[in-house]
Amino acid sequence: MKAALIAQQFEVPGRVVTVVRQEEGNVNDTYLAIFRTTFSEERIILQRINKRVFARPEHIMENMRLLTEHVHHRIEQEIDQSDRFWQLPRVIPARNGKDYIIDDDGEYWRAITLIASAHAYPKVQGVEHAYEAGYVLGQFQRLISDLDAHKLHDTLEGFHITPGYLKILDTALQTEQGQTRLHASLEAERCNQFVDSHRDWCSILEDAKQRGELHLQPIHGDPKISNIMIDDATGKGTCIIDLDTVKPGLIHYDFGDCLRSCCNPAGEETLELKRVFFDTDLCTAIVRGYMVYARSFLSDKDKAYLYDSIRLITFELGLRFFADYIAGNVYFNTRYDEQNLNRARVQFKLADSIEARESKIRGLLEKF
Ligand code: GN1
Ligand code: MG
Repeated sequence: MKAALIAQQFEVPGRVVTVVRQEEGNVNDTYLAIFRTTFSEERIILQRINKRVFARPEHIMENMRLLTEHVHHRIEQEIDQSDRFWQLPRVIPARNGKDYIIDDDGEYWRAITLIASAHAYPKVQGVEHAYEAGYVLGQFQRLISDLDAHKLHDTLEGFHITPGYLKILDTALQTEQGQTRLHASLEAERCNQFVDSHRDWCSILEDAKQRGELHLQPIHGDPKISNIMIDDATGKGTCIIDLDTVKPGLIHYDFGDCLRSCCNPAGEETLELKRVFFDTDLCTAIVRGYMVYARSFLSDKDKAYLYDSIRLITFELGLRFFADYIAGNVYFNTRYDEQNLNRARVQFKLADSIEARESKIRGLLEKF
């Protein structure tokens, strides 16, 4: 069904005048829909949820409604003490009374409000931007820290459980196609060697969880730099978007993901591998911003695993991209066959750079 017809089925005043496909997103399809009345215009975000990845899209919407209402309530309670105007998109109900519609092909669509006069950037713009990213993540984690994690559905089983991604890779490697793709290039073989040298270590956060040192809490799940919005007028962070992966998890997944994406100035899609490295000045800026709020809720045990989370989530994303390349690109959206292999090489280069700077990173984390 055409996206404009879908858009019209949500509770937005006026008529749809245009729907434009947005390029961002490795999993869902995103559109900007513009509605007009005789006297005003409304812009909203329309998204088709990828059922290949999310088996129960209605659970995503339940999580999203619960979390956004909780956060909106807290932001409004604290508005007078706040240093800025915090925002978070609102779920726009469909005219059928639900938070989504199912089209003739069985695809799920949802609509959310657009955070206007603000932008997210695919790559970090400098230390001030990095500080803001950390500040936004710390504030978001604080705002959701009193939300009962058990009330959230597990919308993506195994998400950020690193050893599980090893199993996915191993299964893909056992097929004929997997073997062909592995041996088709030196690059793929090198990626595989990098994975092999990290196998025993990669359960580090899961083991700490099993031992009761780390606990499940509500998490964002995907706080990469391109999901953090910066207010056009003030240059300050205003909100975090992309709430599909909100679910119970370790806050370390979020911390690690924010740092892996913000501290690589070349960005995750670069083809210039030599430009990929972990920038410790950017890291200092993010951690400084993050700790403004996080200092109050991080335990000593939480702090003990911060370095590992940066290294692990970087390695894990490389592993996920690599496994998907070997499996024939079935999970992440791609524009060309080797895109997932290139993405994996970027993350493994970054992980290598993190390992080379371990003592420096641990040292700077200890200062906070
Ligand atoms: C995917 O779809 P998008 O771009 O929001 C992925 C994240 C990765 C990210 C890397 C559900 O996010 O886990 O970190 O790509 N989301 C899912 O860019 O797998
Ligand atoms: Mg996402």
